Amino acid sequence: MSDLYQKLETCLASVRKRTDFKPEVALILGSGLGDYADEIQIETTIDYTEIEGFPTSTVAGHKGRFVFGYVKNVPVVIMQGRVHYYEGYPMTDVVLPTRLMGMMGAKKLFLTNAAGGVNPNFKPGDFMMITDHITTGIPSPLIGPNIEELGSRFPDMSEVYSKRLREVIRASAEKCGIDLQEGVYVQFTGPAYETPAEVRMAAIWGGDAVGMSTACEAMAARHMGIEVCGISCITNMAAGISKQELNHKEVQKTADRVAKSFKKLVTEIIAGM
Ligand code: 6GU
Repeated sequence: MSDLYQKLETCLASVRKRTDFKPEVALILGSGLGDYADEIQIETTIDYTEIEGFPTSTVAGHKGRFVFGYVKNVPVVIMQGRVHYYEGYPMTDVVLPTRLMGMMGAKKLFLTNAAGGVNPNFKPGDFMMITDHITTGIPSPLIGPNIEELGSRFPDMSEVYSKRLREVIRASAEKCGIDLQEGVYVQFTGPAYETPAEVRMAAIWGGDAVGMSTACEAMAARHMGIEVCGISCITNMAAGISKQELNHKEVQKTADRVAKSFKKLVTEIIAGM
């Protein structure tokens, strides 16, 4: 057994000492969107610090805990706060929580994030359903000895964001009366926001939004055969698209502004997954 799989087994044992909860859906909450977890029917919570070997987040506004509970009778595990590559963790640690949720039993992964808008048709406060992704600067989370227990050496990535779940998201947005954008998410390393030239590059590549998470977790989940979907909250326009300077406060502010419709949409989607 690989060291990495051993570490995952240790984390799983740590979780299992606390709860035998079997989630169907795993939900990762993005920057500023963490409050969602406080409003579900909570069964139990586990702080990341309580899990042996687990990476813990260092960013203000990112809580660090798993919330286990029910969203309209669907058993879910929610990451209230994720770890980012820019915090200095090896990429295998960044995706460890995702793999762990898969090992807890989650068959579907719902990724959310705050992102910068690249597509000029977007505006701050929009929701973008992720149709595909591009990574730049980050190493693949699958680099290293393949974890045979989880998946194959050369996993297919031709449909990272499930066609079926994309239909569920579209139908849910319509039902909630929420306008939905769609597009390609480009994961940069951060922590600096992109330069205008990098944002133009992302646009030329076919990107619609830029961020610092998500694609790596989606890849790790697909490796395990988990069905994946995702939504970006466009909290601001990316550098050069907007004349405004970018700051984390603005990201939080927009996320707060749309929190109510975000909650409604996410609940509807999970119920339909
Ligand atoms: Cl403009 N860039 C990145 N990388 N992440 C973001 C963002 C921009 N806005 C919110 N998150």
